[in-house]
Amino acid sequence: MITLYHCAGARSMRSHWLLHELGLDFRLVTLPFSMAGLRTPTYLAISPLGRVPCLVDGDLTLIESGAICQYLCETYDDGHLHRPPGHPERAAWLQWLHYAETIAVHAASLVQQRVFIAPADRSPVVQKLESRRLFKALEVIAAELATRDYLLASGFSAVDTAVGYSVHLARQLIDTTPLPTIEAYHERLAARPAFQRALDPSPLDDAPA
Ligand SMILES: N[C@@H](CCC(=O)N[C@@H](CS)C(=O)NCC(=O)O)C(=O)O
Repeated sequence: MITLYHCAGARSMRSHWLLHELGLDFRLVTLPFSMAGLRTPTYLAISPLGRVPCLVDGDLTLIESGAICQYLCETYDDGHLHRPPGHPERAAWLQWLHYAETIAVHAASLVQQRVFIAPADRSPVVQKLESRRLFKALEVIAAELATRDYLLASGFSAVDTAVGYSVHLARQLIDTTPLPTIEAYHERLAARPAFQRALDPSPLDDAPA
């Protein structure tokens, strides 16, 4: 049995969404998105940095969302969501899988400012810089989507769950309306039943503005 350790609205949504896209049976363990909720001795014994996602499949434990995506595709996909070695889109598939984190690091920095730092202690400089860098990272995706609906020309794949989560998070943090292809991409992704099954309330909903 596969177990996914998860926090609502966190990067573990990528793995949660992909597990639904793959139609796999799994157990979801949802932890509070807080130091106290994630740094318990019990969870640290499973995931040593105390972050999410963490996927356990039999004897295997994985603590990086990109590695979880690649492992699940290589192990359980019938070819729809994966682009294996030798496939003409393999290099692009790998690039977008990892580019998801290039986007997410800026979004995560802004989440930290909003969720973990009291309003008086936040840095306007960091917020401005990271908002700008997040927008620039999205511009690259927006340009890719000018000529197609998904990141790969052949259609929806697992890398759209990786980048798609980053886009989903970014839209909660900055104004993405100047990027209409990003908006249309998010709308297409959000219409997928597997996305909807993995959708949680955002931790940003409760954070002071
Ligand atoms: N590169 C890792 C990042 C994992 C990560 O930092 N997860 C965040 C949630 S989005 C987390 O657990 N944060 C809790 C903390 O930093 O204390 C991945 O993609 O899995």
